[in-house]
Amino acid sequence: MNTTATAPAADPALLDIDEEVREALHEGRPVVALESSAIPHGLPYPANLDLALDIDAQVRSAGAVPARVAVLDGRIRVGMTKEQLELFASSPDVPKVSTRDLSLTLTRGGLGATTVSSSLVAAELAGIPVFAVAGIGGVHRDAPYSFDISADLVQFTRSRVAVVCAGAKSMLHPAWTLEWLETAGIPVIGYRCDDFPAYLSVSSGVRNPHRLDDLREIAAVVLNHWRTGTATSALVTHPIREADGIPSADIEAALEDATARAKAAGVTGPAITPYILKAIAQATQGRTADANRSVLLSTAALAGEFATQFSLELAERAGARA
Ligand code: PSU
Ligand code: MN
Repeated sequence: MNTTATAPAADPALLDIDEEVREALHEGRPVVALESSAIPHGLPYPANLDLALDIDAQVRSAGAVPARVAVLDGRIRVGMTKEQLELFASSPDVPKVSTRDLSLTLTRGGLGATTVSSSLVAAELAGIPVFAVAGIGGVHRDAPYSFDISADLVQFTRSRVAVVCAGAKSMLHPAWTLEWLETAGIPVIGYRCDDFPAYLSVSSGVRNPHRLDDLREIAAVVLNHWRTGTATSALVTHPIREADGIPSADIEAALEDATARAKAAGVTGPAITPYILKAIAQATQGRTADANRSVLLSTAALAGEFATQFSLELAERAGARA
């Protein structure tokens, strides 16, 4: 008997995968994984529930199955039922769970709102290659002093999942975020857009390193990325609809104020992102709420289309090998 203590391997038995999601994966049908941290930390109940259901509906209307990730009763849930979503959306004080927090929540039990980083951990364990979020985390503007770089970026270096997004949140530093991604070897492909988007704004002012206008071709690029043995994420960026976007100058004004107030109130660490997002929403009097809804829905729909193209590309390659 081997008496050497070894760390256990990744264990999909940690997951409770929804029946519909499981079937779709088994049959090679498109699935889109989603995060859950925006549910308790975004809108109040029941608006947050309605928005989550609308996002799911967008994924479905594009022909894919939504698989929202969250921690329920100390288990990683992949694909939430309406009842589970309702309970989750109406529960007070659900903690934000990023990759570093996940094992503690699994051990100690309870609910957890998974960020992009911890949702990617679950997506990969479940075998879901496509994930959608409107705004990824990134390098914060005070990073040279605070070292605040989202765990989302580091998780991209570990999870073989394609991430469809509308760029990084406006409060972050887009050029440094792209520098970080380049250093880490993460492909960033603009779908029908030259500029790296900024979540509520069409452009962050910096360009995507690559642009492709065909989702099937992007699927081929992602698969070839993985075939090289590079086990990282790949980013597909697409901006908010032009008519719904907020000019970055307007966001900058609100951001400056929100950042000063966060500093005065002593808000740090993981609390910064929800605090500033909320402060910007208040300062722009609901305008960001509409933009937020628009970009969440359009990103989910695009991810559904992309997952469909990705499944077709996979099936064609499997056919060519057979
Ligand atoms: N949307 C919100 N609140 C959040 C987030 C999104 O309304 O907290 C999350 C996202 O899930 C993202 C995370 O992964 O913020 C990044 O946070 P941080 O900068 O602390 O890494
Ligand atoms: Mn942080």
